[in-house]
Amino acid sequence: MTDPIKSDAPASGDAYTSESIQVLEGLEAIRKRPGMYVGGTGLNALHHLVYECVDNSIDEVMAGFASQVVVRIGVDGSCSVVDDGRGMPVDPMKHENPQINGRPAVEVILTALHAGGKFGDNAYKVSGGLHGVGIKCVNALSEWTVVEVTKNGRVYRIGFSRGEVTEPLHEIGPAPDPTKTGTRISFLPDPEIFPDPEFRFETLEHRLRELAYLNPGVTIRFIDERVDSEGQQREETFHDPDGVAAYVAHLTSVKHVVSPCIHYRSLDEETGLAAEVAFQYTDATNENLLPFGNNIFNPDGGTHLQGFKAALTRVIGHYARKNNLVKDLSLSGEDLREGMTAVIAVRLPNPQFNNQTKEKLLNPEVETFIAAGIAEHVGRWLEEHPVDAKRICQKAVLAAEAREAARKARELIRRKGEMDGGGMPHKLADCSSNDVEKTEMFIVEGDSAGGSAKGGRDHVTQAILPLRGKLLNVEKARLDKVLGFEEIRTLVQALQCGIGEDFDIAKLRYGRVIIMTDADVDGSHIRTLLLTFFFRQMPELVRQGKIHIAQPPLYMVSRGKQHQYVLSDKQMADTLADLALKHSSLAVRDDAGAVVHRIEGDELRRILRSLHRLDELVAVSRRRGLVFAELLEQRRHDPSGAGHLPTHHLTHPEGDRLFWSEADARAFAASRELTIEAVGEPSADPSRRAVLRELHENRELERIFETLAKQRISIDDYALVQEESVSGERLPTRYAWMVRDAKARRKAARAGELAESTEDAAGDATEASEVAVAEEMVEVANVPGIVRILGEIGRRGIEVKRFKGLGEMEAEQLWETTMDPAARTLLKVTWDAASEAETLFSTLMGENVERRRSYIERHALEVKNLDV
Ligand code: 0RA
Repeated sequence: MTDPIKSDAPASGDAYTSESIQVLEGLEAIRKRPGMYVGGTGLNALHHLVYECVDNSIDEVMAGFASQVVVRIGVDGSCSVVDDGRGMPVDPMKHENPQINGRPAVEVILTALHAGGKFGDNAYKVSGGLHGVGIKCVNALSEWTVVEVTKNGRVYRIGFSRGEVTEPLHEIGPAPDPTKTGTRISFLPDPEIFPDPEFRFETLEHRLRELAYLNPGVTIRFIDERVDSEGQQREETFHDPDGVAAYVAHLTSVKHVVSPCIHYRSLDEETGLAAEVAFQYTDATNENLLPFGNNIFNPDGGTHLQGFKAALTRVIGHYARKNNLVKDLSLSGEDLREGMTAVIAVRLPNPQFNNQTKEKLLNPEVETFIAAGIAEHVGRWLEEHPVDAKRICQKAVLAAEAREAARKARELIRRKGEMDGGGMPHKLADCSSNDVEKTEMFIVEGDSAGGSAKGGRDHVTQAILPLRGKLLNVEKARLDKVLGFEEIRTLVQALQCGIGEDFDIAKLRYGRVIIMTDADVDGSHIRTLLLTFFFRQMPELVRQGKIHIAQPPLYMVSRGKQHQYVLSDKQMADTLADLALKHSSLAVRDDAGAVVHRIEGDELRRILRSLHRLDELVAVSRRRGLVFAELLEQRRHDPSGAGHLPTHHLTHPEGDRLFWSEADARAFAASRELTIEAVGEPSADPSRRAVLRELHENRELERIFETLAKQRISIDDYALVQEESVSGERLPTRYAWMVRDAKARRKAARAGELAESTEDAAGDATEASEVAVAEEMVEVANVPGIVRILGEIGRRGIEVKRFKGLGEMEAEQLWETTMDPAARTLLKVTWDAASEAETLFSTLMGENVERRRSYIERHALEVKNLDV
């Protein structure tokens, strides 16, 4: 490890040579070409922003200055990463470049693209997760970024928007604990850059867990403050001193293990190489090897993986021969790794990767280092554990025998293909083009959907393979068994690329393989079976991005002769909201009925989103026994959020109520002429109190109220018109939903009526040009009312059809929506979280029924998206 003091003083200036500082480009470059810097604007890139911040904190941990990292997803979709390191440097920079000189170091780190020299003082640092530009990318691609540094007994803060300083560095006060230091980086990904800026819990969870295993000294807390449909927030803490051995245990926990975990750590002081390797055998038939170089997963392996495999084959093979555990057949490396789960993590100075995405590690010194470690540690382990060693060798022998059986089964397919002539299965409707780059094969569920697909396709480039019903679950099966199934043989034959040892991606007949199943439970099951098959038996197709998932629409929305297809329920809600927003505004009126404020456009969209979410939260709490009025009452009684929960519970003919004091309960009882004996003593129903406490601790509700407050909408006003209002009085609402209806406008124009002019519209040029604006006003009393009315406005004049399956669509419709390359959306199946996919498939397809059931229950809603 390098001396932390040396680079600890960026202000000294001698760390920077003129070469290390290139032109100071604005962060505009990153915004213009996010693809070059973060690899796009998709979910991958979005999550990379978080990893970038976490990597910085982990570097601080690795350097020995920090141990805790907290990652938090805010209800507003922001992310914050906090560590207890030294705190980013805040002193003014002394620098020959006048654009840098005098600026606080933290500002330079977050804004100067190619300047700043090396702040990191960790020899293993991989020059930032994002191609060396690191945290600046986060800043450039965020609507806002705030850095808070605690050091010298003070808290400093600097703010940015889209890479520009908006709040120069300043001290915000003394540190609550003057002995503490640390850094907090918070940011909100810019929706102008990321079309879908929503973090996925599972994606982040996977990487953070992985990082904690790879860095056993760190504790990572992950908090997601957004609530799911059950009103729950999620939180996880990752810390395991057993490092990668614990990682292997985690990965094999969903399988049957057939050996202990073999684990070693080694360090070469001279070269600075360090390795931690763990592996264990399970009764699965595949291998799951995860190589990492400096915390980065290398899906294409590299020298560490090569060293591991070669040495393992040698050392176990040698042991087997020496102890007469193999007879006449030879054990291949693959046989020896059947069912193996392994994590191979190396740290090295100056890592070399084959490309920007770091998919493969190239440093040659790593291969010999790992091989030597395996030879020494595994060699000794085998000698010390003869019973386990024997079992491992016997398992390899079985694998070799199965390999031989599979070879014969493949041979059979090949001969059958030759007999068929051309070698293509009868069921396949092939395309006429032979240009692999341009062709695609759709795997379609069932013969009726197959019919529509054949009718709608482009005959030149699109082939259709209808599969009948369920596919074999290949999770547990060896290749010889897999090939015993007709549907799978047909599939293998159609792809032309062979399977197992014969697999050759160069022979693949099509440029893309597209799974097209119904958007229902059966469809998703078949899709999962197919994906399991590809992951297990043709992983290279997945790795090379050949496998895709078609997205047939769920709905068709028609307005007159115009049709629009909608892919999901969420998109449906958005579509309806869009339609509604086009025609409406929210008007706030005073007691006399005059419009005093009008909310439209994006602002209205924000309000609506808040109201919608509020409505959902209300629905969730209602399911758990709480009425909206109680929620509002809670706010009224506990405005500062001190946690005063209700003390009394009253059951009366109109329903149950909670009260925050006995006096309130008595007053209510009196107003209803109820006898006081009905007041429940001593406290409220504990389950309702629990819901209240949860909602209270969930700051989302608070944020919703804040958003509404910005537009002078207070929820109390909605409460006053609640049917269940405590006072029983109904006060007039001061809000009205105003609908600008196109039809009403036309009618008004014909009738020569004058528009009902409003204060706002009068000053607005575009409004003024629309002379004959007739507004239909719909009074709305409460939140559900607004959400409902909006749905109605959105639905006006439109017809919604829900598709139950592909077979229900006409050939032309299927083409237009799902198959036409110009119009469709395809999801590419990626190898991103290979190890997670591994666990997932084992869970979903494996033998442990209990685990599978609990997984599906927990993830009932997410399961349909797990493969993308
Ligand atoms: C360089 C020097 C110093 C701290 C850091 C980097 C640092 C950076 C990050 C980014 C996230 N968390 C971090 N923690 C520390 C030390 C500067 C000093 O002691 O003045």
